[in-house]
Amino acid sequence: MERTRSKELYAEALRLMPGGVNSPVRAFRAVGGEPVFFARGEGPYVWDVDGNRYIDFVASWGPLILGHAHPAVVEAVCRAARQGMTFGAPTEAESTLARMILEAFPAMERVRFVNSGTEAAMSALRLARAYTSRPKVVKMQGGYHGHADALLVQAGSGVATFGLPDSPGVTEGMARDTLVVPYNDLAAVEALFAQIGDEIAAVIVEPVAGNMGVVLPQEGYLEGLRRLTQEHGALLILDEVITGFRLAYGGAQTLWGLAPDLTCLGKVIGGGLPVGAYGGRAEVMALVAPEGPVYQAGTLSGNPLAMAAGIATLEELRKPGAYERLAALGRRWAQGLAARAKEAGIPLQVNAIGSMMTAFFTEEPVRDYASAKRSDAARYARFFHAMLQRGVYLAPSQFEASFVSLAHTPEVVDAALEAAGEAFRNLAAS
Ligand code: KE4
Repeated sequence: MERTRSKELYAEALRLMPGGVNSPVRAFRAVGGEPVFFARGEGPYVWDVDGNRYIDFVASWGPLILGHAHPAVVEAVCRAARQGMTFGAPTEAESTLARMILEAFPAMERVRFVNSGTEAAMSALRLARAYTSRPKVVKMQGGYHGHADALLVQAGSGVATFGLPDSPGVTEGMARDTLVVPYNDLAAVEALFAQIGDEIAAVIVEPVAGNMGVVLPQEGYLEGLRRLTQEHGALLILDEVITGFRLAYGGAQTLWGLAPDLTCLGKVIGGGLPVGAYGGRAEVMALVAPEGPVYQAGTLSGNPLAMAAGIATLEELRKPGAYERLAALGRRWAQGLAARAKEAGIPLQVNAIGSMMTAFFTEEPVRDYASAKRSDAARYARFFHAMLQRGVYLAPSQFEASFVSLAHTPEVVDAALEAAGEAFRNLAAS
């Protein structure tokens, strides 16, 4: 597969933007080689600037649950654009999408739109600290909630010691109030609350982890976090930026029957345009400006085009059978990969739920960040490139989720599985 034009464009991009990209994971650093530049997407397919076609399992990191350029979404955005791009003033579309979200998420009584998942998580933390008048927040090792300073923090030495900056530019002062514990380790959270529970404003967690690769919550884990936060007067924030409207119309919280105090959303609710949201109990959200004193603002928050894309997307998702189809396609893809790896004698752990999954190149079950990191990322990189050459675009990192969409069909998934069978056999032979 020739990618001459991609190479030219990448050389030019490197002279203009750091790493030639506008988000690090796109640069292929985790898998080697140079990023592919895309020109067009339609349904389950993307075409690069050299005209090569790929079956897409990245879905722009989750938003494109309907596939690329869904006609209803494109038409809604064009219709909105013809009425004006943005007003910086209230529009009916914001209330329409807000109502759809509140109807889908019973634990959300009020919602505020922002422009990214980062803004949603950052604002939810500020709100939780204000509501509880407490300084500390707890996040999971391997959990990703965007790039706000307070969330670019890694585990300190002991369980209750303050976090350490996970990026230059994040000061110890910014990191000190963030505590980091392993995902799926309820005892570690229990110990934290026992030691400093009256200082903890919130626990923020991806109900199904997607940013260390897909890792599912163990039995009772999420319910345990809900109990612990309730007992100690802390808020439970579910970061459903990936899982919201992805795993179910009401997100992971409806699958587990959870009522968090706050929920963060993004990706799917923007239908491919920049949207984030945070919302929850009315008495908590009442603190958000201008109703309350907690400041948060945004020039393009709730902009009409993004609202139109989100509304059109959710209208498709609430049609009967949408999530059953997504789950059936997800099972076909996950089970097919596992079977072909087994046939080729390649150790693979496939963590999958609904339409999201990660295939870890490891013998051991992947239940947290430490076990995920023991995967053979170099082997994943070889698999990634073998699939790319065969016209299948996977996440360019072992530690990311891959997605099927409503535009994928069993035949499209089977074509990708055919490529995977060859790729696994080549891996086994090399
Ligand atoms: P954004 O600021 O990228 O819209 O959202 C941040 C965010 C928050 N919460 C969760 C659970 C997320 O997965 C994300 C962003 N996810 C990554 C992919 N793992 C976005 C891809 C990228 O960084 O380019």
